[in-house]
Amino acid sequence: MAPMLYKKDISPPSRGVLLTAKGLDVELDFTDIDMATGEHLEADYVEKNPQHTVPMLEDDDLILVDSSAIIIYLASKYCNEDNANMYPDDPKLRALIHHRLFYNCGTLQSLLGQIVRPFFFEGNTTIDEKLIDKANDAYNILEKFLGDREWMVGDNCTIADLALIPSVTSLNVLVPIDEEACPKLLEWIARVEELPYYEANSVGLDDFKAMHEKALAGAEESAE
Ligand SMILES: N[C@@H](CCC(=O)N[C@@H](CS)C(=O)NCC(=O)O)C(=O)O
Repeated sequence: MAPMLYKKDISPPSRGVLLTAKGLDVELDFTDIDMATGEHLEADYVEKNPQHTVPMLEDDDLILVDSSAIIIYLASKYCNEDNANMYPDDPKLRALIHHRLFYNCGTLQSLLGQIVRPFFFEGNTTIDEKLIDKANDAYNILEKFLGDREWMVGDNCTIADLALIPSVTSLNVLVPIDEEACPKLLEWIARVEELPYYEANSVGLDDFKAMHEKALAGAEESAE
C-alpha cells in the first residue's frame, strides 16, 4: 500500500512534500484535510497528529508530522541510483541540505504564519513593517545561500530546493522580492519553475494567490 499523505495544496509545507514525492518518483495516496472547516481539529486526526497540522504522512505503522521530517524520510527511503543526487550521501552536502530545511521550518514558515494569519483570517491586509523587514532579510539570506551556484546546495537540484520553493514563492505573493537586491533568488525561482513536476507547487500557489486576492478585495469592500 502506498504511504498516505494528509495535505492541503494551499499549504506551503504540504507542497514541499508533494514536490519531493514527484522529484523522487514516489507514489503516494492522498487525503485532503480542509482546515477551513476544521478537519485538522477532528478527534481522529488529532489522535494521530497532536500538532493538528498538515502535512502528515502515514506509512504502515509510522505516522510522521512536519514537512522537513517527511521530506528527509522520503529521500532516505526512496532515493535510488537514478535520483541519488537529490539527497547525496556526502555528509557535508547532507548537513547543508538539513540546514536549509531547518531554516525553512524555523524562519520562513514561521514568518509566513505570522503574516498569513492576520491577512487571510482577520481581514488585516496591512502587513506590519517589522514583518516586511524580516521577509526582506530572509530573501537576502537566501540570496547569500545561493552565492554563485544555481541551486541551494551543491551543483544540482536537491530536496533543499523542493522544500524551500513553496515558502519562498508564497512569501513573494505577500512581500514581493526586490529584483535589484535579490536577482539570483528570482533566477533560482525561474529555474525551479522549469522542473517538469513544478505543477506540484503551482496548483497550490494559485490557490494561495486567489486567497490573497480575496482578502485584499474583502478589505477594500469593508473600507467602502
Ligand atoms: N513546520 C510544519 C508547519 C506545518 C503547519 O503549520 N501547517 C499549517 C498549514 S500551512 C497547519 O496545518 N496549520 C493548522 C494548525 O496549526 O492548526 C511543517 O513543515 O509541516
